[in-house]
Amino acid sequence: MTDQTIIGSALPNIPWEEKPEGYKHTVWRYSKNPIIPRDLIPSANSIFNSAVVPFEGEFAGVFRCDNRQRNQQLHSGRSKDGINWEIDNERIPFISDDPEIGKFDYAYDPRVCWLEDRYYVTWCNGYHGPTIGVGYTYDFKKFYQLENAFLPFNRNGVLFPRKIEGKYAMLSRPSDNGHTPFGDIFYSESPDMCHWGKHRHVMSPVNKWEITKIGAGPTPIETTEGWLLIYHGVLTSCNGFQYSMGAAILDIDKPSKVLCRTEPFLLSPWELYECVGDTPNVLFPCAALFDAPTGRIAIYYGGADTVTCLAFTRVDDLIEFIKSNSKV
Ligand code: BMA
Repeated sequence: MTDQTIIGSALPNIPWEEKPEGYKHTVWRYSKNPIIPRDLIPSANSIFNSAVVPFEGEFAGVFRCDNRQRNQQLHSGRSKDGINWEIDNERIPFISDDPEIGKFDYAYDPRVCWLEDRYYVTWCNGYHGPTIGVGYTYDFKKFYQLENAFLPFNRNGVLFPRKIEGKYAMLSRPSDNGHTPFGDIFYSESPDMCHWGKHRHVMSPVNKWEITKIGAGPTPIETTEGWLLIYHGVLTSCNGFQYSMGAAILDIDKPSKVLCRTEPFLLSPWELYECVGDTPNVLFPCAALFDAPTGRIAIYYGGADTVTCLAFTRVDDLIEFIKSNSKV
C-alpha cells in the first residue's frame, strides 16, 4: 500500500517551480513563460498547443508549429529538462500503409500518450475536414500513422494511458468544419485502436467560463480518486472566444461518469503572452507531466495560439479544489 494519490511513476526531474509566496490559487504559472518562443525554429510562425512526455531519462514531444506559409504541422522535439527544447525544423513525415490516409492536409493540437509499449500521438487531422488522427512512435524519429479514429468533424482526441475494461479508450469533441460554436466531450472505446464505438456522453459546458464549448486537454492522470482530466473551456465574449483551463474527476472504471468538476476556471488568459498573439485570449492545455511520489504536476499549454507555456500544481491541492468547488 502507498499513500500516493497519483497511480503512476516517479519523475524526479519534472520541471518545477514552487508556488509564489502569497499566490492564492491552485495552479500557478512558470515565472519564465513562455518557455518556447514563436520563432524557435526558422520555419515557424508560431509554436503552441503541444504535447510532451518523459523519454529516456529526458523529455520528448510533438509540437504544433504553424509555418510561415501558415500551414498547421506537427514537429518532433527533444529536451534535457522539459523547459529548453530542440525542435526539428521539418514536419514529421508520418509513415502510412494507405496513401489516402497518409496524404497530408493539416495537423494540429497533438497529444502524446505512453500506452503499453509505445507513444501514441493523436491530433486534429485534416481529412475532408478536421477529425482525429492517430499514430505512434517508439523513438520520436520514425512516426507511423494509423486510421483516423472518427468521421469528420471532430477535434481534441485524447487517449487514456491504459485500457479500460479491456478496451482502448478515447475522449473527443465532435465539432463542425469551422470555428464550432458548440461542443461536448464524448467517450469512445476500441478493441484494436482502429474501430471506435460505444460512444458515450461525458460532459457539456455548464459554467460561464466554458459555456460555448469544452474539450479534453492532457492525457488523463490516474489517481486514487478517479481520472484527473484537465480540459479547456470557451466563453464567447463581445470580442470573440476566450479559452480557459478547468479540471474534472472521472470515474475510474466508467470515465463517462463525471464525479466532480471545477465551477471556477483554474487559469484564464491573464498574462500578456496569453492575451496577445495570433489569436488573443487563448490558454490551451495539451500535456501534463507528473511525479507520483511528490504529487507534482507540470502542465504545458499554448498561449494566444503563438507560444508554449508551463504551469504547475500539486495533485492533492488540485483534487481538493475540484471537490470543494464542483458543479456537475
Ligand atoms: C481551436 C483550435 C486550437 C486553437 C483555438 C483558438 O479551434 O484551432 O488550436 O488554439 O481554436 O484559436
